[in-house]
Amino acid sequence: MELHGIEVRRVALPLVAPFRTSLGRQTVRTALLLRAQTTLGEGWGECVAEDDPSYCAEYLDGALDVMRRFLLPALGGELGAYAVAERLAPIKGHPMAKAAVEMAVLDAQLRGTGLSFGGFLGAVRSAVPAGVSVGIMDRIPELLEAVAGYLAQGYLRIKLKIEPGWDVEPVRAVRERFGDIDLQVDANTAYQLRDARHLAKLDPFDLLLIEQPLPEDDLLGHAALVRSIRTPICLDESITSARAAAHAIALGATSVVNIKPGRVGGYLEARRIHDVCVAHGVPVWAGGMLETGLGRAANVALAALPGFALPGDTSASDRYYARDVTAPFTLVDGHVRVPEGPGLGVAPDQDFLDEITIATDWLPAGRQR
Ligand code: OSB
Ligand code: MG
Repeated sequence: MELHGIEVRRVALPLVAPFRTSLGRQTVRTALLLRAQTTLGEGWGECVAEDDPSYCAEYLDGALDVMRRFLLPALGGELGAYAVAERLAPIKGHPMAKAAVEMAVLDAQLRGTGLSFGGFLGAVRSAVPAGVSVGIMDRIPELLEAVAGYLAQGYLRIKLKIEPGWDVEPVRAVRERFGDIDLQVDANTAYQLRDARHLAKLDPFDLLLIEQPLPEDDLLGHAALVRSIRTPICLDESITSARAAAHAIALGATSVVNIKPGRVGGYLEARRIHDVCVAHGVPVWAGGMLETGLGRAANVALAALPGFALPGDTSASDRYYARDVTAPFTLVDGHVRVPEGPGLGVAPDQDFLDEITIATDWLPAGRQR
C-alpha cells in the first residue's frame, strides 16, 4: 500500500472535571487526530502529546511540526505498518508523533484487510477490566466523594495521583472508607530517593503499586527504592522502549510496567514491551493519556493481550468527556468491551469532529517536488 498523506485536526474537548496531577492541572484536552489516506483506504490515529512538555519532552505543536517537516516526508512510496517505525528511526525522539502516524497507517492497513486491532495485536479477551485515575483534590472529603462515585459505577481499581503533601493522608482516608479495594498511586516523578523513608509510610496500606515515584532517568534510584520499601514499584515515564524495559527489569528497578503506546513510539513497540515483560514474569497494565474514543479503542485492544495482568487506565469515555468523538466506551460490570470490527472498530462522528476542530492541516507523504 501507499500513503498519500495525513489530514491532521487539532481538536479541543472540555473535561467533565479538572484533572490535577503532580505535573499540573488540566481542564481541556487538546489532541491531534490523524486521518491517513492510503491506496487501501483511510485510517485513524491519535497523538497523545499534551499542550506542554511536562509529562515528557514532547508537546502538541512540536509533534505537528515534526510530522509535517520530517515524519511524513520519510513515508513516500510502498509502505506497510511495520515499515513505518523503520523509516522513521533515523529521526531521533518524538515517540508520540511517530506512534500517531504508525497508528493511522496500521488502522488503514487493518481496515483494508478486515482484521481488528485486537486480532492483529494478539488479544485473548473480549473485554478488559477497567481502572480509573483520580486526580489530586483540594480536600479529602472531595476525594472520597469522587472515589465513591467511581466505585458505584463499577470501576475495579482506583489510582490516586499523589505528590508531596498529598500522599499518606489521602491513601489512609480512601483505605479507611472503602476497605479492601484494589488501590494504587501515581507520583509522576514528584519524589527523590531521599524521600524513601516517607514513601515507606505507604507500605501499611497494601497498595498494588506506586507508579513512577522518581525522575524518569533515575533507574538506579528506583532500584534502590525497590529494595527499601514493600510497595511494588511500577515505571511509566522511564519505560521508553522494549530495551528500556529490559534494562529496568535487569536492574531490579521495577516490579510492574505501565505500557503507553504514545510514550514508546507505537502499538508495535508496546507489544514488544509486553512480550519482554511476559518473558521476565513482570506483570503489565495499560496506561492512558486521556485518549478520545480513537486512542481508547486501540488501548483497550492492547489491554486484551495475555500479559496485561492488572486493570488499566482504560476507563469509560464519560470519565473525561461528556461527548466522545466516537460512540462512547462504557462500563459493563467494571469492564470495557474490545471493539471487534476491522481496524480500530470505531469511527469518529464527522459532524461532532467538525464542531470541535480548531485547525486542519494536510500533510502529504514523501518528498514533494
Ligand atoms: O501518568 O499515567 C499517567 C494522564 C496524562 C499523563 C500521564 C498520566 C495520566 C493518567 C490518566 O494517569 C490516565 C487516563 O485515564 O488516561
Ligand atoms: Mg503514570
